[in-house]
Amino acid sequence: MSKLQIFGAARSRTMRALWLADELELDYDHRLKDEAGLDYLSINPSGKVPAIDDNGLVLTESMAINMYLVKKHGGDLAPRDLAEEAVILQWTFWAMTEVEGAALTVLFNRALLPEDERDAAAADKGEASLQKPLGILNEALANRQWLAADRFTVADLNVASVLSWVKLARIDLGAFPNLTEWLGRCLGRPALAKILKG
Ligand SMILES: N[C@@H](CCC(=O)N[C@@H](CS)C(=O)NCC(=O)O)C(=O)O
Repeated sequence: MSKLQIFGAARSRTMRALWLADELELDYDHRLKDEAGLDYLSINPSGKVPAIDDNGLVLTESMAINMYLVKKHGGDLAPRDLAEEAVILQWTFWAMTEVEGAALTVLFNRALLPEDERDAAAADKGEASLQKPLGILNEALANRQWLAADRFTVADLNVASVLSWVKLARIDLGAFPNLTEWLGRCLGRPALAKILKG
């Protein structure tokens, strides 16, 4: 039985898999895709991260990786029944399809690209398009601490990992107080601090 391998830099979508692995207290090796001697394209032909190798099971797609790991290892972050699992998947798909693209557009065009390559109009358009989904998340958190259950689950981790782009992009969250408090609870978890420090 070989140890779980997680590929990709912590400051990328790999963050969400590393964060979960630490929440689950898994024993794993964290590897970078440009590591000497590693043929990463044989693991993920797209060259993208994250990927994992779990004793021969190679998986790509960050959210699929997280659903696999949490269901394999169980515990409080995992769904306890089909209904919880459905709600976890709902929020996970929602974050990827309704928020992630626009959040990255804003992040790249306000911070990550060299200044002369930034497109301010694209950033503003991205921010405007996020107002409705951010409002929906804010409303969903009006009377609850966590998204899918009465405890922190992989739904919160997955969605907060996407919302961390929104925060990094310095999108104004002033109109979304429930979201802001929930995001603070999620991003304040010691397991996340540990992987971002390492
Ligand atoms: N849908 C994929 C997206 C993976 C992805 O785009 N990863 C970025 C890092 S955050 C990457 O590897 N980019 C390098 C590239 O595009 O070559 C997932 O969620 O895992």
